[in-house]
Amino acid sequence: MKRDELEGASRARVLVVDDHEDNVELLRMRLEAWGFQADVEMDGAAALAHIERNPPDLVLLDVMMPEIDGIEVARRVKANDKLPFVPIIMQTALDSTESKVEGLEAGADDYITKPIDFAELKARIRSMLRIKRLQEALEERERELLEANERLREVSVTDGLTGLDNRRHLEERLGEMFEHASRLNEPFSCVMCDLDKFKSVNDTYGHQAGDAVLRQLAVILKAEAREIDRVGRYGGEEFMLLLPGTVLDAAVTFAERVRKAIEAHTFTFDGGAINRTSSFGVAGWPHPRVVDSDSLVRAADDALYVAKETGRNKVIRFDGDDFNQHIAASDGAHPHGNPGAGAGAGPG
Ligand code: GH3
Ligand code: MG
Ligand code: MG
Repeated sequence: MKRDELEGASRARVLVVDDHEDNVELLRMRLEAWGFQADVEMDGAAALAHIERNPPDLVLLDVMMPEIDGIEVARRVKANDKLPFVPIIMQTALDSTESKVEGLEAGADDYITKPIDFAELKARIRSMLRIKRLQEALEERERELLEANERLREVSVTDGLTGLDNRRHLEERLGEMFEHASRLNEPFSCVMCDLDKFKSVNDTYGHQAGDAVLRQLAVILKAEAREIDRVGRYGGEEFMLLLPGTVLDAAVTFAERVRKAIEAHTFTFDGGAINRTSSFGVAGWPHPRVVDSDSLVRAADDALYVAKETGRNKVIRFDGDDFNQHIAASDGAHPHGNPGAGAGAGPG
């Protein structure tokens, strides 16, 4: 056997379970001579308690014991999913095929027949400990993989600057939420929010200051939204809020509250402090021209566009009076080429 294997094996703790004192002593002496740490229990119940309290690296388990026998001990150890992998070597009578089969079926990993051939026992213990080490390495790899996957998932759905949902994730959630709302016939609203004259923050104070403003804006939006709302960064300084169970009126009231909160906030950054206003577009379902999640977003975006066009620092409701007056006055001139969401049935 290679040196490192011997060293690994020599630190292993082996629990001997046997109801005969002579066997126990013999085994303990051998195991210790081979460099293992040997613990001893003399009945099934004590063995189970020991294994649960302090799982050994291997159990050398006698089959024939009064009350809880070795078969039952093996069964309970293997059924306990709180325990790590505890290899069990059964000690069976030479002529008892039945107990070998029963032991293996109960979960024993190997067996050795009595009277014990010690060279064989040593080889079987080492083989089992090798398997245990492999098993542990595998479990460790699995844990690492799960953690890495979890981190990857986090990163893939999160906007790096603000920690909010990123656009891809927002759009995924939007699809699900719209589907859910229309299936249950529950109202659903979408709010688009865009900082006014944000470019001048970058131009005057630098990109770092701009980033700080966006991070603080994200905190405000998160604080104003409910737990069940989705808040995400849709683009550069454009944010989207998805409000399940919320009718258009309530969404407009909400947006107005957020607008005031932003207006009242003084954004601070290294080298200065500024105030900024923001513009909002709000759309809701059900609405005759909101037929799917795409048209809902387009409607909110169109309303935001009107908020910008008509002076900023305001909330515009899709298909509201202000919205329709502006669309009519501007003769349908519009970022989406057609006024309002939906298939061309808009005013103007
Ligand atoms: P408006 O009132 O019409 O919205 O004007 P605005 O200046 O806010 O909008 P505009 O679209 O002209 O400019 C947006 C700016 O946002 C330009 C871009 O450099 C900046 N921006 C986008 N993403 C980031 C970012 O992650 N960090 C910083 N610091 N700036 C960003
Ligand atoms: Mg802007
Ligand atoms: Mg913008």
